[in-house]
Amino acid sequence: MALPNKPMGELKAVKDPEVVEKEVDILIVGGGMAACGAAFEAKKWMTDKQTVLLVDKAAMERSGAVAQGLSAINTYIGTNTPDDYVRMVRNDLMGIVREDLIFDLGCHVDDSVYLFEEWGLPVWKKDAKGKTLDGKKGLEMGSLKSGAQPVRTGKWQIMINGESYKRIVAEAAKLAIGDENILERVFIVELLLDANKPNQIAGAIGFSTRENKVYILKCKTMLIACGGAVNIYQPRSVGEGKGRAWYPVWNSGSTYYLGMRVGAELSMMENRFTPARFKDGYGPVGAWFLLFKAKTLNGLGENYAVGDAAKKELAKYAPYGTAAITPTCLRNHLMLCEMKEGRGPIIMDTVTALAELGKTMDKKELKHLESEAWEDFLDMTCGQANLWCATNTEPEKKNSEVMPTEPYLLGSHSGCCGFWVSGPDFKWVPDAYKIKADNGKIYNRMTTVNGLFTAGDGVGCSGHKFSSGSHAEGRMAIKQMVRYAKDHADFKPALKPNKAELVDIVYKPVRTFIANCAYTTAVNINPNYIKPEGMMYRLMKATHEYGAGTATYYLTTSKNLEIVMELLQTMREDAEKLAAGDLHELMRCWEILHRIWTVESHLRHIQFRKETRYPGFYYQANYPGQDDKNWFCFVNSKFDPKAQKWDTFKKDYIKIFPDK
Ligand code: SFD
Ligand code: AMP
Repeated sequence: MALPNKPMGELKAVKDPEVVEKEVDILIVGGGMAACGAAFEAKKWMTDKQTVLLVDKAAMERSGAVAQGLSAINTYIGTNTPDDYVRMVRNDLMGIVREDLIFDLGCHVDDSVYLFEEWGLPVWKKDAKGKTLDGKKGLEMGSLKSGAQPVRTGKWQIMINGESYKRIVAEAAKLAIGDENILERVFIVELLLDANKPNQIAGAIGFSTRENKVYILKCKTMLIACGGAVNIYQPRSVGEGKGRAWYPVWNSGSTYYLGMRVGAELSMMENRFTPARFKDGYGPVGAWFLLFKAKTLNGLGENYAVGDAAKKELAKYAPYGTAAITPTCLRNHLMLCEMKEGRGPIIMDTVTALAELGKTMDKKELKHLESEAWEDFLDMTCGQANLWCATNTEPEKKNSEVMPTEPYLLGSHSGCCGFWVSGPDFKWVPDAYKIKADNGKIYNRMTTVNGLFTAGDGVGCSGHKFSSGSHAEGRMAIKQMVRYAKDHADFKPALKPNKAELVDIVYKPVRTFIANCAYTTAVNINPNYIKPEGMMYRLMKATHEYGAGTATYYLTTSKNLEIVMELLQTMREDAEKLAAGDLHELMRCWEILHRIWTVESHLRHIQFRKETRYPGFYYQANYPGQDDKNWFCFVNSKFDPKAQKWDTFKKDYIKIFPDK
């Protein structure tokens, strides 16, 4: 149930919070696209006796990446085929992907898009003459499911009027699962393994950000779908603008932290996404490239992405660089080459693009085109539209700068870090891609921890799911979780630490604060503790300078990696002294810890993979270029919670779908 907004000011944390204990069969952690998909689907497969609970750190109506809405659905298969979808994702991610997971998703994703439309999401359509009908007019052509043609921007993307996208999706999820089975504004801090059964998930602990309450939750099976990791690097936005980032600032790597801490195997954590975005407002570029057919120019006014120099550079990365669609990282790479060689800044030529499109339009149509340009941002990144207003930018009259942003970690957009999960139990799926549970059965999307599943940004090696794919993947995962819970009906989860010990873990920063805050007059400065804000600056400075952040044009060296790993180790030790005076700060403490661990695993993977697989996303000076002979494989890692040790290792890539 949603709790009301806060009264004035933050809610002071107390030393001894109330404790709420709950036990369910199925626990969904997160309330974003994947979790909403899971919630929507759950009851269809559950028996009357089975129980489910969803826990979101925020309010589902506006939580996660789709909080501000979106203006496109980037994965809609339509008349394409799932095997072609595999080829597209494989090419964009430089060859190393889990083709079983991608194909499987491609077979189901459209069903989620049909549902969105049925629930009220306006999808743009083409009329009989090929003209665009947006908003409610799109419905005149019927629904996608009934065969109406969407407005394709690229081969995979379709346009929507999506300001209320998340509200629509959350409403359906809430209705399906029931308000009584939802906890909003509850932040999960750690997962717990079973006290008796090794490598079996048994529960989670968290706290309310609105009340002094700790939650101890037990379950037979769990989905972690807390999105990607944002604000792990110094963002380009500073000062009063620092709240801006492209991906959701609220998602702090909890998915990766929670899973890795109980020993779930991670895969491809070296992969990151540093998207090119409209400078300072972080407006996405897809609609400008694909729908408005705009070109990016260098500072000399040249279209640097075409021509011999670009071709020569891209040829170094064949077959990906020479494919019909240049992979996202290489598009960035070309941009970075221009900037580094003194031909910046990079400009999105909105003026020419709109003028070209307007050539065949009457006045009314032209006005509509201009409003579409604004709506693209108003529907998805309204700060970018604000910035246009603040800088007197009318896109038909004034071009905008584009810039590669700080790095993000995610598995659902144009990146592929996350967990190593089981593929579906089909004959064509290699055994090496199936994870056997304790009972010998295969559960699609289960991690290497029994009963622990993930979806969306959590599933590694298979990007380009986007909002629709994440929703579909949540639905796919929950069906298997229900099956897992049925197959383990006799399992009674048991937690090793007692109630007091668990509360002590969750409220440790509060207790540190209360015990020490009287020692100094300035509450944020104290020799006995560190506030999360201070820790955030430490983390960002370290990753920015040494971990291939924007400070070095995403370049790192072996020595820099050694230094940053040492800094992160110290940060983890110092995090023991994090202090929180109020509930908001308690959340900040846990978020920063989740970020530290997540970015550490990212850099550990980069350190292990001795090549530069994703030029444009990051570069290793000691290992420039790709080394297919030694590194055409997955890099996986596992944190052993008992031994408190990391193991990083290679895993074979298996090609399932031949090139065309
Ligand atoms: O323009 C805890 N995305 C786009 N997808 C598209 O389909 N089309 C687009 O147009 C896309 N673009 C885009 C996108 C995202 C953003 C921010 C912008 C533009 C500006 C990507 C999708 O949105 C993304 O792929 C999915 O949303 C991923 O789904 P999922 O479920 O993996 O993550 P989530 O939706 O962010 O949800 C996370 C949830 O976890 C909660 N949470 N709950 C409890 N305890 C904790 N510790 C928690 N930590 C987090 C969150 O509150 C949230 O509910 S474009 O750029 O291409
Ligand atoms: P973005 O707005 O950059 O997140 O991109 C949205 C969608 O458009 C994603 O599916 C991208 O892969 C795709 N896209 C963005 N820019 C281009 C481009 N220049 N060429 C091809 N596809 C693109």
